[in-house]
Amino acid sequence: MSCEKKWIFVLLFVMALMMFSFCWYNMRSITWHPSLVFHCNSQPTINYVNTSSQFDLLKQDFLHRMLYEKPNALSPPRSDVLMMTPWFAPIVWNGTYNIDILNTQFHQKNVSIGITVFAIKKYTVFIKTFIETAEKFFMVGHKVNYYIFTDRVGDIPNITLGEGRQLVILEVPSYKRWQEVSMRRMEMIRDHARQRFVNEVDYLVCVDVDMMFSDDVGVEILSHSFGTLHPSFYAASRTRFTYERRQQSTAYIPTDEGDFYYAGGNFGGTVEEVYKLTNFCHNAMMTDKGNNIEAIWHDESYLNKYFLYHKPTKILSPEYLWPTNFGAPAFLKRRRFAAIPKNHNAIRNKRALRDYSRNKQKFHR
Ligand code: 5GW
Ligand code: MN
Repeated sequence: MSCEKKWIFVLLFVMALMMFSFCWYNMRSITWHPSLVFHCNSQPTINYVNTSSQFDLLKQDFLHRMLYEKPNALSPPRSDVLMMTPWFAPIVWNGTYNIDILNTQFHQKNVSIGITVFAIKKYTVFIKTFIETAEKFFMVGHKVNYYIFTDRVGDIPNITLGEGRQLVILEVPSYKRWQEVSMRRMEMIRDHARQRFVNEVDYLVCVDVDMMFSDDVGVEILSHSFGTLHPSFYAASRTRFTYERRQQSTAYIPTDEGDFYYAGGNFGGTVEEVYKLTNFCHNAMMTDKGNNIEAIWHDESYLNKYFLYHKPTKILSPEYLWPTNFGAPAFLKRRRFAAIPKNHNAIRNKRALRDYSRNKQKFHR
C-alpha cells in the first residue's frame, strides 16, 4: 500500500471515530418522546379519553398548610408503651398522634358518630353525668348521636346539647338477670345497627354507662373496628387473662392463644363492623344458652373471642377506660374515660352483688 493511501485510511478512521463520539455524546441528553418510538405492529386504537370511569367523580381531598413538629423515624414519640400490634393496628396512647391532622381528615369526610349506652333499671342514674361530660370531651366539633337504650324512658333527664348533637332514646325491654341485662346489649346493638344506625351514622362507639369523660376522646379512636385494653390486664400474661376456659363454651380460648384482654365497656367501629361483631357475640351466646352454659364474663368473654379471630384495626390504651380508684401509673398520661366507683348496694340487687363479688374475688379484678 502506498504511503498516500495509508494516510487516507488513517484520516477516514479518525473522522469515523469523531463522528461516533459526537453522536454518542449527544444521544445521552435526548429525552425520549413518544414520537421517537417506532411502532412495529399497529394495534387497534382505543379512545381512552371519551370512556367514562367511576374515578371521574372522585373528589380530591387535601390538607391545608399546617405547622407541627416533624415525625422522626428514629425517635418514636413513646418508648414506654407498645404503639403497634403485630398486625399493624395502632394502639392509641397520648403523644402518639396529632389531633389537628386527624380532625381535618375526619371533617373532610363529614363523619358522624353514634355512641350507644344502656341505662336499664337503676342505671339511669348515670345518664346525667355521662352526657354532661360527653358534651365537654366526646368528639367535640363533630356530629354526634347519643343512643340511649332504656326501659325507663321517663327517667332520662332533659339535657341541652351542643350544635350537631342529638339524643335518641330507644325503649327496650329489661331482663331479670343482670348477666342478661349486660349480654343482651349485643343483640340490641345488632338489631338497631341494621335497622337504624346504618342510615344515621358512620361509626359506633359502644360503652358502659357507669362512666364519665374526664379528658378528650376524639376521632383518634375511630377505625374499622376497635377494642380497648382492660385496665386490669394490660400487662398480664396470657394465662392470667380471664378468658372463658371451658371448651364447651363458644367463647373458649386456650391458654396458648390471645393477644390482649379487651374490656367489654368500650368497643366500636364502622356500623357494618359493629354489626358483624355484635351479631357474632349474640349468636355465640345463644348457642351457649342452648347448651346451658354462660361464659364467665358474659358479653366480655364473647367479645374477646371475636377479637382473637377478627383482629381489631385499632386498639385503645387504658386511657380510654380507667377506674377512678386505680391511681395513675407513669405511663398513663391522661385519664379520658373513667369508670365511676359504684355504690353497689344502691344500684344492684342482692343476687347480683353475690354473683359479682364471687367472680371478682376469684380473679382479683
Ligand atoms: C346490674 C347489676 C349487676 C351488673 C349489671 C347491672 C346493670 C348493667 C343494670 O342493672 N343496668 C344496666 O343498664 N347495666 C348496663 O350494663 C350498663 O350500661 C352498665 O354500664 C353495663 C355493664 O354493667 P356494669 O357497668 O355494672 O359492669 P362493670 O363490669 O363495669 O362493673
Ligand atoms: Mn361498667
